Amino acid sequence: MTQVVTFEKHGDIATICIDNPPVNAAGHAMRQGVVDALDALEVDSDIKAIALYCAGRTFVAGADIREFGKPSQPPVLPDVCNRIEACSKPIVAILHGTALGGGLEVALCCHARVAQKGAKVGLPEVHLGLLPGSGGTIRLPRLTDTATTIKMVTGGAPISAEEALEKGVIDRIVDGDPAQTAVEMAKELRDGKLNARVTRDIPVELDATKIASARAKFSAKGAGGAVALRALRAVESATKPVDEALADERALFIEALASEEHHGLKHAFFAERAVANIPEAKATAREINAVGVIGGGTMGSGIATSLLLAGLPVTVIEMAEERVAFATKTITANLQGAVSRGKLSEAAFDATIGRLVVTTDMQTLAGADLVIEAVFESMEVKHDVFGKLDDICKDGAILASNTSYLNIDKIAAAVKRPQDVIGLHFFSPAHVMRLLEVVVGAETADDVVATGFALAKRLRKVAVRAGVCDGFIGNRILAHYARSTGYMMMDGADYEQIDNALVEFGAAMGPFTVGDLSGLDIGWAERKRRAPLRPSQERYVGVADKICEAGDFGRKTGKGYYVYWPDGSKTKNPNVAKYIAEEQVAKGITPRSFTNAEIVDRYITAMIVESTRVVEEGIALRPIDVDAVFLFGYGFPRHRGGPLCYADRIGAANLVERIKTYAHEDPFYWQVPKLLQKLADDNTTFADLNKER
Ligand code: T1G
Repeated sequence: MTQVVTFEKHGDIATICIDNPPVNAAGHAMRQGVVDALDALEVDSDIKAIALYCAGRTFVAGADIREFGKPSQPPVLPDVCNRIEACSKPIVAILHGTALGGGLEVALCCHARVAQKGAKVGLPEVHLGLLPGSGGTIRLPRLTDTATTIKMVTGGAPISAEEALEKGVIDRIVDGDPAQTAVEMAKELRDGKLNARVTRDIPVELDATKIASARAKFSAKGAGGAVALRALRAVESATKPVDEALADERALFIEALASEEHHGLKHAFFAERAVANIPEAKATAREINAVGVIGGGTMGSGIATSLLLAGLPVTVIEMAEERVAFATKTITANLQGAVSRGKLSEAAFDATIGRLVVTTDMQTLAGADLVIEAVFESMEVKHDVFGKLDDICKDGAILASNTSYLNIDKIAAAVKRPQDVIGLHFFSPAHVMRLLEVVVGAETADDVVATGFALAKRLRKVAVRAGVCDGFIGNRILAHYARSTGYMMMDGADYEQIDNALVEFGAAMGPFTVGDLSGLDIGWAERKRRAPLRPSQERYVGVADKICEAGDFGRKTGKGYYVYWPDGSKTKNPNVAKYIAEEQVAKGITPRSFTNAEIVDRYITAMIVESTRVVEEGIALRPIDVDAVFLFGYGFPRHRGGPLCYADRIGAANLVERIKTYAHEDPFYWQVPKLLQKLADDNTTFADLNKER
């Protein structure tokens, strides 16, 4: 077991090296090691100055998030920071990679800070529902202005070494290896060429106007501003005597650790990483250097844009010249959007668009390593396309479908190479949404699955492994819980109230607004497709069909559940009330009122029920995979962690009781999944299940 913290003497200076892969997180061994090293060096009369640096790819990237929620092991990080600051010998921190959270706080209590070119520093704790808990809110405002402190502490985004130098957070930028720099900077510190200051002794002033406007901004956000507001409160204590201010910060940090936001955001942080743990992870991904996309519609153009932004050359196949022009125009517009969002530089725009070929000639795909089909959702059309690709593409080329629900095994039946067929289900807009469902067919080769995950990483997307079923993970669950909103509307809940209740819960927008946005005709086509498969016991609501029969498909036609006005406002479509009333009369329904809480409970419980089934059937590997799908593909509020993380907050036993109550009104729709019953019987959680798998 390598020593996490070591130190070396170089004449009359010393260097302390932290080596705690993968990101030098400030776990217990690191904390104890730093204190032990300081104890040894402080009593060594030879030593005049010390440098603290890290091995590996980054300076300390923060507290060890895996320790949160467990009993803290002294020395806790705030004490280590105070110990560094109180050292009688000057200490310089050598920063490289991303000095984040507790890592930056360690640097702030050193007596000088030197960053390697390209390094970044930040306090991302708010992204975990926390706040800097090791003196960052007290020491940062002693080094920089109030605006920068507020931006870093409450915004959580890192800043570049250059900006940190300009704002006084660091003292110098150097180039070169951290270990070598450590020796050099310790000498400069010893010789007075690098100014040493005890941060807590630097006077602090806060700009009251900036604090007040930040407080007003976060207060106006209600629940959404709570985390930032709590962090701001710690900053406001910075002008108190230091130990009092540190005590205030610690109290706020302990409060944050117990918050629901932290629980959900920590889960979301690990969800993004846990999903990469798949059975096929050990297979070697195939080389992908050239990609073809069949179909230049909204999805095909979005996929092509995403591939281009990742630096890949892309050939898009369209069936007619006018469609070639449309696809070219769409992709160009997407890339221009990326430039305006700061995701692509002006300079890189020409090179990026230069890697695009749009043509009607499928033979140009002969050299492609991967072809992604994004044509009309018809098995017949896909069979035709895959049959042609089977003849044209080289051996070893991967043939992927972007289908959102069709059976990958049936698509693979159209080719002589089923082992090379996989589902790569992108989410619209494909060049923006981070989720990619990697749908694994019965014969899909392991290295093809591994290639799908490697491609997702290259596209900066979150890949989630899905088994084959109608709708895979996300759309299958959506199809189920979406029905709950129609049922509530039919039973008397105003659909605008349903939208508002879910926005209050944290959704970006309500389900009826989402339906109008994505196009009601899509759901209409889906219901018609599924009509022959629909069980007779399934309750059916025909309101959406009536809206579509009137030609109202939502935003794209100016009217759906809502009417969309030129000034950007929207009002309820008066026809919908008529459709609802007609159906209520026809079905003998006496409408009743709903509270927002009941609306959310029913909606979330329906989502949890189908999510549980998807895990039970092995379509998703673990509960956390379903959470990742909804966090990165369906706008589930990140601070709630995802449907099954949230289910643990409610408790399996409570959910079972709730479902049984609802079942009195609709025993077919409301059934307790076996897995949920088991969790309730065993008094265990989805979190326990994540650990087991
Ligand atoms: N603790 C524990 N593990 C961590 C970690 C952390 N802080 N950061 C990363 N990992 C793991 C991660 O789970 C993955 O593990 C591996 O490292 C590589 O990560 C007291 C309270 C640093 C920018 O929020 O932003 O300090 O999956 O895939 O893309 O006031 O990791 O391989 O097993 O993300 O190169 C504040 C969180 C904590 C930083 C690197 N710090 N980390 O990105 O690699 S709270 C953070 C990141 C705190 C103090 C407060 C990124 C990264 P595995 P990765 P990457």
